[in-house]
Amino acid sequence: MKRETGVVLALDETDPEKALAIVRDVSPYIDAVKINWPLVLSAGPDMINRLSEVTDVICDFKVADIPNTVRLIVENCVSRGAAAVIVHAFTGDDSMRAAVEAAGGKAMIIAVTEMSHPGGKMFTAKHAEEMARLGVECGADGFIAPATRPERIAAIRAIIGDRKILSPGVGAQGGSASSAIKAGADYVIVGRAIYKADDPKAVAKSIADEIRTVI
Ligand code: 3DU
Repeated sequence: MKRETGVVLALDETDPEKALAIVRDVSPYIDAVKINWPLVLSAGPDMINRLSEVTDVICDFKVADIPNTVRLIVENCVSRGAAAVIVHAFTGDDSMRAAVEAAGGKAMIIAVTEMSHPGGKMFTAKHAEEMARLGVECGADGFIAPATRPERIAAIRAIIGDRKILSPGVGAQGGSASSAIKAGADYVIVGRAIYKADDPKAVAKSIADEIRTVI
């Protein structure tokens, strides 16, 4: 996945044509688009193929299952052209290894550590460092850490070396792009602040500009 602007668009817009139009509009200012269940459930999995023709696609299915099911999901995403798949780490070493093996080096496997919303503190925060260490052992290429708590990004960075950190929670959830990048994130993930804006391209550009001032 390229690293030019540091911005990943979380495309939770559920109207397929609007979603594609937004991606085309903001594409000069994003490194990738992250899609989640809202868009895939309304538009179908072909959306992975379609978007992959425009930019790198991260499938944020937060896969959390037994190794065989994890393998089937990751293989499907990879066959559709996904550049990365997000999986939960709490499922343990066998499921994590199944994800990495299924990706076969063709897509990144990104493991969730601590989630960015307030409820993320209840369970995920308490085990975030353990999950990061497990991800490293199992060969994960990157990690999700919260832009809403930049100090937690720094804690994950200290464990994972030069593997990638992607940080959601910028904008609508209250986190700041520059604080996340300064704390050690490689990319920020931004959804509503961009796709719900009157001028998504201008917002994406301003976040890319903000990131450029701190790197
Ligand atoms: O809050 P936003 O609209 O910027 O969207 C954030 C996206 O990132 C959304 O797709 C959500 O499912 C995802 N995400 C988190 O917000 C927090 C996490 O810990 C993991 C993923």
